[in-house]
Amino acid sequence: MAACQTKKEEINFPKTDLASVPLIPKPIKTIPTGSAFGLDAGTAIYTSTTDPEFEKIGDFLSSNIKSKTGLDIAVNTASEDKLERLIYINQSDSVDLESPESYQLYIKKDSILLNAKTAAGAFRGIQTLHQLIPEKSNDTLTDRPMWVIPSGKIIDAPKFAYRSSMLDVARHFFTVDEVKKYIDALAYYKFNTLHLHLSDDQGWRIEIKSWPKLTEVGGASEVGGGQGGFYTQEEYKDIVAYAADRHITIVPEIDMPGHTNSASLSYPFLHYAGAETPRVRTDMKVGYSSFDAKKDTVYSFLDDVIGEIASITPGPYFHIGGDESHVTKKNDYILFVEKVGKLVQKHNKRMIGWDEIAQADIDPNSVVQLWNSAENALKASENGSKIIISPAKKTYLDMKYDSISEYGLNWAGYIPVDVGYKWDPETYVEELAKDNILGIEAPLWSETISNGTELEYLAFPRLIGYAELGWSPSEHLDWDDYKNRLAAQVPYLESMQINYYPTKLVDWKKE
Ligand code: TNX
Repeated sequence: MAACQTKKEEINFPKTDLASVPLIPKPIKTIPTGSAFGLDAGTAIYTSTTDPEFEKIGDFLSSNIKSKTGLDIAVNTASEDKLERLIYINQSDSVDLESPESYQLYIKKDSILLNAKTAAGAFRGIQTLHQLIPEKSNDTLTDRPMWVIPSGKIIDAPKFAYRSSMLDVARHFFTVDEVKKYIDALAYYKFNTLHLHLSDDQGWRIEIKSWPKLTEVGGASEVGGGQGGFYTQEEYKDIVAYAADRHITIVPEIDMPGHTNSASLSYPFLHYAGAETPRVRTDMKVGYSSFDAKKDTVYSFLDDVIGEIASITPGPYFHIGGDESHVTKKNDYILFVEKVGKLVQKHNKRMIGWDEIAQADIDPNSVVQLWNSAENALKASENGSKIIISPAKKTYLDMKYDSISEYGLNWAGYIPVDVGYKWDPETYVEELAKDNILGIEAPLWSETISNGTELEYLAFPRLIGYAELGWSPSEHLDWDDYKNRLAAQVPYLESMQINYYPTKLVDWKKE
């Protein structure tokens, strides 16, 4: 010990500034102390034993460190003589940790202490730590490479409990690996939810064992005429588990009563007389399909569908869609949403629906997702529902950046990277009380994209801005400060091989 003590004192760190590390999302409070923690082969990770989940967080951090630095850092097993510096991930019931995802980081010369109440909080905290590790080691401080982490204190907690993105795997199908790669990026930027739009007119993407034609017939198409695809229940469970390891909840959506052509094509009894006759649809039209709201058989079908999906979805939510049911008569629409709401409840899930569902008499425990109508959102919040803010004009990742964008639509306008960032979800609907906002979501509809590279082109870099809008206090946010931190995400994006749109609004920090 004496020998390594001497070694520690010898390290002559350059002056550091914790506050100038380009963290996204920006933490609530950062207090620099000017010194540093040297991450090197003499570092070990230890975790609290009060919650077995904490060891997993330690393992996750260790594997992040391995991929960023090549260092092999032991978790809860280092022998004392090897333990020169320590990262301790501590389960704490401190009253200062307000929400489940809050965390505190104390970075000193010979230790890093991460305090969190829950494993989810610890997971958010290790993302910050991951971002604090520099790309390059300093090889001159000791006889081995050392990654210099600025010392100081970070106190952090999310603004919203629900921070989400959505992937439309229906208009074009995306593979399990493509979805996992997206989940990795969501985790790095502290999102906690991924909403999967699993069905639409052009395709049905989740195996339902009691109704096999949904995928056999309904899964075999997509926009533009490709082969489509679907997730088996095993594959879906694999996605759910992968997300859960990253403390991300999967929200499954079966869009109905509209957007149901692929289901009605598979089982014609579902079809509503006022809707267009089902056929394979590979176009981008919306609002022409509907389930029949008056048939009991439709609800027994939906009982099976919701039941099967609910049973493999550990998260609390089931999204029923409910948007753009233009051919469904208003009375039928209302009847349908109310009945399906009861089915969702029966399967012990909390219903989410696009803002149109506010027209029905929905349970106040249901959540309404604002995409188009502030009026619907206000009505729902007056009835006690919480609101997810995802206005097309601000958060739709499928809107083009500008008139020369290669992919995307523009029905809600262009969303350049600064426009996507410079607004406040807490005041977007003036009359909506902050307490009634559950969170924010950035949906990525996939009519114009058909592979991971194209998906990433639309999502990045805008998704990173929504991470910050969902996490950081609005009063701290400023485009000029953010755009410099965004510019510094290049090494991460490159290391993950994420394709991003290199907007000229940002002075990208390329090597
Ligand atoms: C509107 S947003 C839709 C989707 C489309 C999207 C394209 C919403 C609830 N419905 O069906 O894919 O626009 O931007």
